[in-house]
Amino acid sequence: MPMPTKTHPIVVLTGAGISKESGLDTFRDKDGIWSKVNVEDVATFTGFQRDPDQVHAFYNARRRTLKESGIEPNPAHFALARLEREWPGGVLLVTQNIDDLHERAGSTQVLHMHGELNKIRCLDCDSPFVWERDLEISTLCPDCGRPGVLRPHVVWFGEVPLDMEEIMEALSGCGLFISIGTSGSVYPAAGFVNSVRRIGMAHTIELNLEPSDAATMFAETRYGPASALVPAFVEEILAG
Ligand code: BV8
Repeated sequence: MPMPTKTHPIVVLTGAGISKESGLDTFRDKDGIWSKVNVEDVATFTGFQRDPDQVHAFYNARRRTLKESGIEPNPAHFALARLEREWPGGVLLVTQNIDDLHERAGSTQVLHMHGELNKIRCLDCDSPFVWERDLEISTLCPDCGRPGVLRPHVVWFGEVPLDMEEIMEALSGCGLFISIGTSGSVYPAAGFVNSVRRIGMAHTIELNLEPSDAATMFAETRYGPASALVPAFVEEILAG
């Protein structure tokens, strides 16, 4: 598919790789998060029921790290914020990341399909709350006031991702699908390139450190660090 004209909407999918150069671990790289903790224990609802303290400790540590000085958006995040400001056709940023670096870089059209680290929700009243400090079992729900009912507002394995209708809608109407810093190993995100190709309108490009599990599905691929690849690609398409 040819490169879109500037009137075509763009959908960008990002994963942990875009935040690696900001100092946040990825999941599956050799020193990744899943090499340190068991995914079943901390990223499934059964793991949470079995040992909520362990899950709270896992997300409390990530929440503290995200707030640490030195963890800042990198040039890849800023380039995507610029693309949103300058691309007339509109840009929707769908991220698998639960960090807030896209928003801190200035992106406003962001969907966190796997939730957000700085939000929690109550198992009873189900409403999410902004929350930037530690969470414990004893923490009372700001709404219903009960203890033991709060959980991180993140999507665990076996749970339905957020905003799927809006995402599929956007994928079906975009002229360019850009995938950045993701291993393409977790669905439904890993299947988005297929959905776009099936509709057949859009150009598809993967920008990653190395080929992802879905690399062969993309019309175009470029490999290297996101902080270099993404600003160069954004400059190129804005220059038309
Ligand atoms: C669902 C939130 C139904 C929590 C996460 C069998 C076959 C197919 C599917 C399944 C299956 N069995 C089960 C499933 C479903 C399952 C799944 O896909 N499992 C996999 C393991 C097979 N999926 C689910 O359960 C999902 N729910 O399917 O519900 C449904 C479906 C459709 C519609 C309605 C209902 C829910 C999955 C969500 C789980 N939660 N995270 C948290 O953060 O703690 S997943 C987590 O891993 C991330 O959010 C992300 O989504 C996923 C993949 O991680 P990446 O971001 O890609 O990171 P990774 O480390 O893997 O890769 C980093 C990449 O960056 C690498 O390629 C690396 O080369 C690159 N990189 C590194 N440095 C740089 C770089 N690139 C550029 N520059 C750099 N500097």
